[in-house]
Amino acid sequence: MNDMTPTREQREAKLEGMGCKRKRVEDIRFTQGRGQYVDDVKLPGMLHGDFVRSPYAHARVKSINTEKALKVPGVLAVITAETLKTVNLAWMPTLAGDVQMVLADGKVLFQNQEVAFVVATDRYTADDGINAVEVEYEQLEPQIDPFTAMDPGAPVLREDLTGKNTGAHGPRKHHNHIFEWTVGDKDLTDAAFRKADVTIKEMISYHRTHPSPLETCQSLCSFDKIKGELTIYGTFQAPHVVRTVVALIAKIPEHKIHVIAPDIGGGFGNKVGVYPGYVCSAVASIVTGKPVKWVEDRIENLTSTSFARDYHMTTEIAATKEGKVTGLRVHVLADHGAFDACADPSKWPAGFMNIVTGSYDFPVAHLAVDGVYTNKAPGGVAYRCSFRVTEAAYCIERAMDILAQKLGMDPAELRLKNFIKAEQFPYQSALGWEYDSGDYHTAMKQMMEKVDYAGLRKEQAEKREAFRRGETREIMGLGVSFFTEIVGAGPSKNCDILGIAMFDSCEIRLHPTGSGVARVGTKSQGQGHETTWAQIIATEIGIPADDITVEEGNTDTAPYGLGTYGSRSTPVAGAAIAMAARKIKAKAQMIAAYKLEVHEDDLEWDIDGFRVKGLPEKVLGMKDICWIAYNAPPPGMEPGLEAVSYYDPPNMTYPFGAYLCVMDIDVDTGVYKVRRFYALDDCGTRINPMIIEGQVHGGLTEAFAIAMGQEIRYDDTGNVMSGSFVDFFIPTAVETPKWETDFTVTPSPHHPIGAKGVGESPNVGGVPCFSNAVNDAFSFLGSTHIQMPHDYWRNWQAAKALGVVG
Ligand code: PCD
Repeated sequence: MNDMTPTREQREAKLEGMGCKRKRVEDIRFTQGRGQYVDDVKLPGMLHGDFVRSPYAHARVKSINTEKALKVPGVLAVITAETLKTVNLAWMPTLAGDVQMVLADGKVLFQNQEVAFVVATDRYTADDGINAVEVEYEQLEPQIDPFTAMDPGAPVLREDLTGKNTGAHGPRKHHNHIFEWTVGDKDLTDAAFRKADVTIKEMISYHRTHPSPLETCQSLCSFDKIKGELTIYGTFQAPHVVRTVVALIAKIPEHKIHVIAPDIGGGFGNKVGVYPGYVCSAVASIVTGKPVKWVEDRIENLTSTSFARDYHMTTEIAATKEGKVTGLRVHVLADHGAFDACADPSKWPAGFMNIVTGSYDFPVAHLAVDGVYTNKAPGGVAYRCSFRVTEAAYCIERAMDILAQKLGMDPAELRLKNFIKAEQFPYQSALGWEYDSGDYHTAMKQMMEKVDYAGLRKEQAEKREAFRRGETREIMGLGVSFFTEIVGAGPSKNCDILGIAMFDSCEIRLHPTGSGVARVGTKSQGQGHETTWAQIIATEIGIPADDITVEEGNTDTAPYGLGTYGSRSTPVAGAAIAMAARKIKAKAQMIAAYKLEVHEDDLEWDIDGFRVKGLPEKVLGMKDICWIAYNAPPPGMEPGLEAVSYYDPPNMTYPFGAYLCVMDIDVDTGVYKVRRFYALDDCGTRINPMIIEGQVHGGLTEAFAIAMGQEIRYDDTGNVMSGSFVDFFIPTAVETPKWETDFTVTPSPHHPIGAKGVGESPNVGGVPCFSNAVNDAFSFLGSTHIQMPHDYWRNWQAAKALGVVG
């Protein structure tokens, strides 16, 4: 050892492993406009397809005349349901066990539904072709309101289901009913309500919205007739699932299908589902023998590919007069639109809505969900949420505030009184989940201290007095929310997609000179996997993160995995990465023992290599081990240094957090100002604190959008009222509040590195926090619940309804 010998700290820093705020390696290309997105892929002879769409929400399609369109110079084909029937693809299965029209077959069921697919030499010509297709419609009565969808006289939407009294999830009560899903003990819950000192009941709606990633959904399909192979470039959050589903449906052998998800410009759940555009571009390529590209525009994205939410939750809590909760009863009316195309694991028709007991120790609970058809776009994706957990968190967090108001208790105090205690973990919830770990009291108290909660409440009380005296027209709201997420789908025993078990995978291959490549079954859409996955490997096996290339998204090279959504990548693939690294480390240890001429047990791991216990100078670094593994392995050992792990987690992970929002609202204009927003997140072991902060900022911005204005609205005839960014709220830097972030660390006991997901948490905790702030502001004027989104107009209307403005 001499002055040149790096210290332990220097060696550790060089790895840029877990805990390091490593700069995002993918940003080198993204910030220079060098990303490679689907629309950047250009194949020789490529054609472009686009859709004729329905102007009506509900109509019979009497005829489609393609003659004129086919005469437009440059138009090569017009595909209709009749064309698709020849390959048995006029309808396709949905992830929720329903079927969905790929192109209108006899009827249209929502505005902008795909009616015909025009294929042309370029996109403009395709558009001309669309205008030349003649469709004759006969308008039918639309069913827009979910609350009347099951009325006796409601129009029949799905004629294909006539006479079917059962669906994928049990009996159907009405021709527009999809399923009823119940969880929990009804009798015990009803009994708790009969005994309760205090109860509350409120209809809490979570309006329809849309993930609207900057890059819309797109695909480029190329069928090679000679080889019989289909190559699909697409905006896919789960490329392997696409390959398997295509193999099953199109009957092309799976090894002859190549699915490539290149860079993705945001997913947020929008790129989980299968859309008519994907199917049509594949069929069009088979028909024309040329590559065919389909790229959605913004209006098409907002109005036809997968909406989110649209849950109407009648919520009741039973409690003692001291404020101890004794029972929870929730009924959800779920508007699924024209087809049940919800993207949930197969067994969960309402996703993980049964996490609705939240962070509280409810002894009993009961949940019932009724799904109904309406003349709206299909979907129901987890827009930055793990399969309906955001609806669940909104439901319980609003309800706890309403209960606090009724009891005359402080909302933070009510939560502290009912939290699951640290010593109760692993905790079995009344609706069937086993929460892995948590320390809610510590997180909540840290939040209250950091923001000076008591001081803020005092200020609010003074402001309310001033308002009453007529000295100000501003009201102040404090939004408290405490959420428990459920992420990491998932143990294959509870979670599958169309029978495909939900594990994930990683393959690591180290090269002789000590660098390597890791291929993972997930698919980043901006989350930074190329950065963080290498950090896990760096810490596990002592190879600097910079020396590991991370690859995802190509089904020819990546091991089979279920993709990225529901914040599952860290809980599932993150574990697979650590396990694959540990297999490599075990082989490396055998090599080191042989080289250092000691027994394996006499070695210990030291940052970037092995050393002989008690002999600090007898070391063998991981880089040297890589060389030896290939060129001079111990006798009898196979050369090479690589490993693969398929990880089926034993449980999900349960991140949590304590958020606070301070908001001022001018009652005369409804204009609000978010004065402060504090977010404490606990996602267990933190891989990259800077990326986590970025994830929280992004998720809070989306939560802000949803709570304060973002909505997909329909008029009575089924016209979409928010089909572009003029009417659909996307906050820019101007509207976005400043975020304060904080954390506690409660590792997951079952995850190899103790990490939980975090990407969705800020959306799950953020929406109720904003909504609670608005509701808290108005509560002293006698209001109990105001529905989202809380835009200026609605705030003003609320003030008007409460009689404080004329
Ligand atoms: N992390 C760390 N640590 C921890 C955790 C985590 O570091 N502990 C990090 C990781 O690594 C990554 C991130 O962070 O990178 C995230 O993660 P997670 O949580 O695991 O998640 P993922 O799976 O990866 O992802 C997913 C998510 C989601 S789901 C969503 S919506 C969103 C988020 O993610 N999306 C997006 N975020 C984001 N970002 C961006 N940029 N973009 C996008 O798109 Mo869904 O269901 O789909 O709805």
